[in-house]
Amino acid sequence: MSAQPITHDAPAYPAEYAERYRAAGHWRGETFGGMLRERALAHPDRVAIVDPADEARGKERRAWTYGELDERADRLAAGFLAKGIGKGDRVVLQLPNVAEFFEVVFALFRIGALPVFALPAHRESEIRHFCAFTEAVAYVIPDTEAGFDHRELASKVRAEVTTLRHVFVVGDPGEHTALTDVPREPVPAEDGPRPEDLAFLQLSGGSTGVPKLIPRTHDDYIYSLRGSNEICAVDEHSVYLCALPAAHNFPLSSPGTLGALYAGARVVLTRSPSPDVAFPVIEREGVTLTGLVPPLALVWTEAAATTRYDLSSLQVLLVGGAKFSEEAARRVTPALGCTLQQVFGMAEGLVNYTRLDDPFETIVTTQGRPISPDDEIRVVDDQDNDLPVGETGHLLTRGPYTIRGYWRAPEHNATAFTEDGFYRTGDIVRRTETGHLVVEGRAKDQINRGGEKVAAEEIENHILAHPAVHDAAVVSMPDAYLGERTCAYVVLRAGAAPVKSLAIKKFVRERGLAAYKVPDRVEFVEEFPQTGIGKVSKKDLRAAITASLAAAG
Ligand code: OOB
Repeated sequence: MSAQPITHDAPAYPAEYAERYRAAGHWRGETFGGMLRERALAHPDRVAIVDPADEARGKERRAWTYGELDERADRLAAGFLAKGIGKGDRVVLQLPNVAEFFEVVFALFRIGALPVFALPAHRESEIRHFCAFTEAVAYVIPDTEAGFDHRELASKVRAEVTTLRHVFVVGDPGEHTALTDVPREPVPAEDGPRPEDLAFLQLSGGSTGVPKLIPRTHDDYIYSLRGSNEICAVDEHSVYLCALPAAHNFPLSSPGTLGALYAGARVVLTRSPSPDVAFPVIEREGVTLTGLVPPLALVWTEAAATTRYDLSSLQVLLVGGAKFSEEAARRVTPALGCTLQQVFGMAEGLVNYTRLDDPFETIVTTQGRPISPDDEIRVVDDQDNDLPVGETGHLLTRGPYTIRGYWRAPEHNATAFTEDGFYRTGDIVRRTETGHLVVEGRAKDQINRGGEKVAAEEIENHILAHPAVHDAAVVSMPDAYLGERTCAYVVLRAGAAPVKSLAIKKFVRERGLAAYKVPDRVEFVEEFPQTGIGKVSKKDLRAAITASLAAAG
């Protein structure tokens, strides 16, 4: 274990590093609450958030100015305080891309309560874990979203998790409390968080049984926003379209909605990233940049050829979350008429971007280089020996916005970080002469389903709960659209009646998991191939499914 000081249930940055990052001007002592206040004072009437009209829901377009957002956050903060939600309390937030997302987040930031950023796709299994593990006092949800009633799930979880005192609902509250019924006290919350305090808990893509929580501070996260804005040329004239789920680190901060708000720019939300919904919004709102995962970037590139909407305001398309193939990358600028920026980031910290003025070949063949001159990058072999430029190895990193450990996870931290605080990303990369990184693969036991991360162990545990299952191993299989999909290899118990693959999928789904985690394919085998020391050889399983897919055409 490292000898780092532990604060807020997680290893803090050692004092010498904190001093260095302050001296370098990276950490400037800002907080999210303070930043919104400053922008609101400087330009109260400028539009901060646009939540477009949604005819299907009978919703009109809403545009909140910086002044309005600031006041809403303030009043809601005071209302939350009156409900007994205080500094350091955890609040699980599961909202789609709606204006209230920002009202709630900034209210919590002001108090110093910590949002826990669940994704709209998460279901009972994940939500129960987030609420129980963080001892959350409140859970914020929409009434229904994508045909799913979040209020029912909230009732179940509330009955099980004793710390959970409040469920706040955007929309019809059912048996819970409507967000609009939280008293909007006029008195602002004072005594807010300090810049070095935690601002929120982000979720890790993970490779373990349950997602780990990532503690980010105001200082470190705001630095990543400022750095991202500079690299992506975000200024007060920018219009950022949030097309991916707002709670994810990529659309939140790379440069994302928070980067845009930091710059005094305009954030436009879309409930769906599909071209038929997003393209008219781009035209109407004059969107200048947005971020997409590779499968969506492919869809947009194709749809742009025949669209009747004017996309000429779009200057930059950021693509990341999973490897963007070179061939697809080459098609972006000709099709969409904007500059492509590849982003290779992680919720734990480190974010790499190709630069806007990089040569075209660099933009289409690399995943960018780090934001900060103080991001330390090591590419090492299996024994942690540093490798020369050009060789492929494990990426380790340490820096001014990369965490030093997960929240309440000392055992996991002992292996996920080196003794001197480098994060083991689990990514296999190669460094070029120019310092750009090329992602060549992954050492972590995770499937990257077009940017949505699936931890193999988490799904294996769910499958193992099936009474007929003796053992399970989940691996990736190649997919033309998503890059990878999940394949679950299953060994049935001796003497168990045959089970259909559909039954396994249904079983997993009914355990209450995000739909993207349900295995795409289930294969039954007598036994698993083994490695030299008798472990399940996932490499051989991946090779087997890849070969059988290829043979099937
Ligand atoms: C982003 O964050 P996470 O936490 O969902 O996932 C991080 C992991 C990385 O360790 C890597 O395995 C993979 O996602 N990844 C990429 C990639 N971008 C992320 N792999 C290959 N090429 C890329 N461009 O996914 C995330 C966070 C901030 C900005 C962008 C993405």
